[in-house]
Amino acid sequence: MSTIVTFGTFDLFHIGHLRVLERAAELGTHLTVGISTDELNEAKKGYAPVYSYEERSRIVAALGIVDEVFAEETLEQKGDYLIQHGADALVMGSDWEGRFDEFRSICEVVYLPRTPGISTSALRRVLSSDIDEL
Ligand code: C2G
Repeated sequence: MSTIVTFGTFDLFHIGHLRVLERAAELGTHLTVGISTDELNEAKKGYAPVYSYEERSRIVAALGIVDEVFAEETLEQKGDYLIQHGADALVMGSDWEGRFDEFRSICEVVYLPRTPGISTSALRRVLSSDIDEL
């Protein structure tokens, strides 16, 4: 078995989230997803997610391609999370390119191209205004 671990907030779950998880799943036989807690999201972005941790983690866990989810409570423990979950590879979207290279001592680190034209921030803007396009 080869275990892929990825991290994210996955708020307002969208096609970019699905595509990165689908591609991550194809790289191994077991996909584990660390999902930012509401507190971590507020601390790193300065605002609360639209969907709670409970909702975000249930949505991600319900995807047929995801085997396991866990709460990412702090950014500082990424290395520990990778070890605890037996990661053979850490996979992240290209907006994180180079940012997790330090974990190459623990596992393989792979950055996948981000899906263009969609983001949680753009969705938040659309939902909070009367514009009808991203
Ligand atoms: N993503 C993507 N294409 C998009 C939007 C997002 O490929 N159009 C990917 C991101 O690169 C990331 C994953 O989807 O790999 C989750 O994205 P976010 O929910 O925005 O995650 P983020 O808040 O960046 O949290 O410790 C790392 C953080 O937990 C990552």
